Amino acid sequence: MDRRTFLKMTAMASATAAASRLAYGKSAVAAEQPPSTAKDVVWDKAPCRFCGTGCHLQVGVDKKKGKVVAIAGDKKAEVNKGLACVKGYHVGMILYGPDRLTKPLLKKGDKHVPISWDKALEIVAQRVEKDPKGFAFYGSGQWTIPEGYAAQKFMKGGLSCNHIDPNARLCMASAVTGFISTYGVDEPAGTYTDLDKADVIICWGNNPAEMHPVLFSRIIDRRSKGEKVTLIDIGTRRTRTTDHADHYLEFNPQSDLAIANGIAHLLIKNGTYDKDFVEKYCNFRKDKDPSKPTLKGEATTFEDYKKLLEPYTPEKVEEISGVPADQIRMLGKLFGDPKTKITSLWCMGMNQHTRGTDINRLVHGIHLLSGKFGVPGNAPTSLTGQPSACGTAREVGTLAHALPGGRIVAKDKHREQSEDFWNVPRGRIDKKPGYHTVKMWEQFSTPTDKGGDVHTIWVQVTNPGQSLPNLEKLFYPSRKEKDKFLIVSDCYPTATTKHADLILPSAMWVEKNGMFGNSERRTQQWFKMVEPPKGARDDCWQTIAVARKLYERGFEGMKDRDGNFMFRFTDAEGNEVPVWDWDRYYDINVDKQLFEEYRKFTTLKHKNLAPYDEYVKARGLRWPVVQEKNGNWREVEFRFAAFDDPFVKKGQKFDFYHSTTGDGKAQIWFAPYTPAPEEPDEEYPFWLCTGRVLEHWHSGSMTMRVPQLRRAMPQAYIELHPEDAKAHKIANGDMVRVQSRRGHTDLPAWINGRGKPPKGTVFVPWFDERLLINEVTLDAHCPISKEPDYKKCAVKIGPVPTAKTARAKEE
Ligand SMILES: Nc1nc2c(c(=O)[nH]1)N[C@H]1C(S)=C(S)[C@@H](COP(=O)(O)OP(=O)(O)OC[C@H]3O[C@@H](n4cnc5c(=O)[nH]c(N)nc54)[C@H](O)[C@@H]3O)O[C@H]1N2
Ligand SMILES: Nc1nc2c(c(=O)[nH]1)N[C@H]1C(S)=C(S)[C@@H](COP(=O)(O)OP(=O)(O)OC[C@H]3O[C@@H](n4cnc5c(=O)[nH]c(N)nc54)[C@H](O)[C@@H]3O)O[C@H]1N2
Ligand code: SF4
Ligand SMILES: [Mo]
Repeated sequence: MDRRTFLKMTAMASATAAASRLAYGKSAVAAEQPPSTAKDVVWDKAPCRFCGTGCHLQVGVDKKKGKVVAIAGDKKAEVNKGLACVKGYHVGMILYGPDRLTKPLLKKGDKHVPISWDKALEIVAQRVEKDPKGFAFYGSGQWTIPEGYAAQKFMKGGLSCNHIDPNARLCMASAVTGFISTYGVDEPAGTYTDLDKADVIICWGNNPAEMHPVLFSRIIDRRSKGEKVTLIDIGTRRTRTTDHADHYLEFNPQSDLAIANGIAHLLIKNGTYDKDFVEKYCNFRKDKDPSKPTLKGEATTFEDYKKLLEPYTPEKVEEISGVPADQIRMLGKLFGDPKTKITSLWCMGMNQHTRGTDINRLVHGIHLLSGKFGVPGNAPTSLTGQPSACGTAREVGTLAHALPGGRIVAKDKHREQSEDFWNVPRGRIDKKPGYHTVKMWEQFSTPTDKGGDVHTIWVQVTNPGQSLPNLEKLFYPSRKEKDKFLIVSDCYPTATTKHADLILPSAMWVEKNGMFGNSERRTQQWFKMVEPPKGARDDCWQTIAVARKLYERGFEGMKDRDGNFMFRFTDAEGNEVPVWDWDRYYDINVDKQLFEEYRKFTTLKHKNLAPYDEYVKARGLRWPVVQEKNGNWREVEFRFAAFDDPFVKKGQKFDFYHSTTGDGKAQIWFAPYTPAPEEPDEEYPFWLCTGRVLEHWHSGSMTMRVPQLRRAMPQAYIELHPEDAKAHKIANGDMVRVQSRRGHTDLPAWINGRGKPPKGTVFVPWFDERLLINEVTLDAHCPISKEPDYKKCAVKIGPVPTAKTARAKEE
């Protein structure tokens, strides 16, 4: 099967038997449009709005209608070479749902009433003035880079408040702590090129056939060219990725820790680890008390490491994980063969894990131990989910403890550097890290007199009322507290706006300028192509306009060292442009000026970015981007390897130049298998796993408004094993109540559907706002990364006790 056929097949998703039961509901979908004549259509480039693959598209705009009317894959794009998946081809229609938000709306009693933009900005400013330290910003890996940078500067450099965190905390945080504790610096060393060169590709509990389809098609395509590539799917349920796999290793939830240790055990026992690589480039590390994992841990010896791995024999690993000992031996053999090139891929199975940092470290560890690193095809590669989780959340550092360019608030020098770049007074940035996502919402949901010291949250480009775990604990309680105020910038009515005190209507995707950074460190740029609906405005403008409002009201934090407004934009003559006036916002390129300011930070940790104009020409560039003697800007594909990375010390083959031990070496960690915090028991006998489907993006706010995507997958369902269904007398399409200790939701059953969960486990996708599975999930999280585990908790299933169905719930 070649790439085109694979993508076509995945596009032909059949509607589920189960799904047809409830079908459309009341929500609005975009109207299909009559075709435009080719001569009216002009084309321009933009990265896709959706996943972290980062495909570049050609966007066709009908100049007469002022609308996006066509989408094509961009042939010049290295990532996707002219292809797109079913979401990419339909991305233009997300702009045209009939219920776009176009007016700021203020909650009065039970209703939302329209107010002016000026009044809305004033309300936000007043909430800040009330108590800047109780004001939080909840952002997104779908923020553009300049949007995230402006919010970051506003909060940390303006409000002296570090309560800013992105939804990427729910997504990438464990990958970040895994990279930092292994290499001393975040983000993968390799790139997608590894997928073209690897002999073996291992998916560690992710489903790229649906979640990174164009990237997955790159692997499938190699087979159609006659190349041999072995795909190993290690997962807790059969997915569309499994359909293409040579080996499927099904493991008990959480036991990936034991599998990784089992591989390391065999490499050492058989003497097949890469002694030379380990000696020259690696140290060993562990936590003093493994029940309390830390970011730093302590140094240990190879002998100690070896001893700690002793119990993880293939038989013992089989006992913990359910994966046959012979299959563990197969993995051990592959990693032990110096001739086999292996690339590991992972995403949410490893990150959304109460030992998320540990499992990330262990997978890096087996790549380092076996020397499967730094050679094209040999790479431990964490995939990102959101289009700019890397670009905006990780690189701009919009996390509660971070500053741009790999700086952190806890270090004096880092704060001072940032204060200098921002030209704000010494001491402006607070040294105490802010609240991470779960804590932020917990504080917001705790009454003020009980210590809940977050009184306002401003949400941009994320939908926490659907995506946070354990909504009953983290989201709903705040909505009953009179002094807690929720501000939401979105394009559509959502599960979050429904509960908001103030709604701000936003422009989206090609209705504004933007930049994203994808999974392989590729920074991409696009220009505004169409006007947003009248009344909707850019998120970045909203942040700057609130800042200006505060400045005009005399708020000290909005002044720089010279007493000027901290967001200063100038025209070609150097005169200040009042971009806070919406009519003047596009007089200049605000994105470009913010990006050039941000770029200064990026050289501090070898994450160098090129000037803005280079990205205008390119289909993205992978950082570090360095200028060569002839003036050209060169991207780097393989970090830490002398053959490609200019920062490697002369004479070294590899150099981990941000090593946490300061000796140029990476850290191989040991961490034990630790059980999940909630396991099935007599009362709640099933594991619940949640995740996604090909056709929909997250909360469905965009893709459920695209008729083609909605028809293909009209509603959420619960996947069951046929024997469990039989034992519970459940037939396809029957309504099932799934209940945890925290809450319940009712969904139609899908047996032998697209995914196949093993006996004793069920799976629910979370895209359907009518069927909120996050009323059921758990908020337990990794103690280091603070990323919650959406992949496992204990539930029971049964018939829906009353006539109350999901439809009733919706109405
Ligand atoms: N179509 C589509 N594509 C998307 C998205 C979307 O909404 N729709 N979202 C994007 C985003 S933000 C993300 S984060 C990615 C997510 O991409 P993925 O991580 O690929 O997908 P999920 O469905 O979240 O994860 C499901 C997987 O978790 C694994 N799993 C469950 N328990 C465990 C465990 O204990 N250990 C391990 N190792 N694995 C386990 C299962 O094997 C299962 O296949 O997708 C991105 N791409
Ligand atoms: N049960 C369960 N829950 C999960 C997960 C899971 O696997 N299982 N995965 C978690 C993960 S990995 C992630 S990344 C999160 C994602 O969770 P969310 O970020 O909450 O999900 P989205 O639907 O992407 O939300 C984006 C919102 O921004 C709006 N929007 C689109 N464009 C713009 C714009 O330009 N400006 C503004 N202001 N708004 C815009 C959309 O309408 C939408 O409401 O969910 C987490 N939640
Ligand atoms: S694979 Fe991801 S980035 Fe590429 S077209 Fe599909 S959704 Fe968009
Ligand atoms: Mo994500």
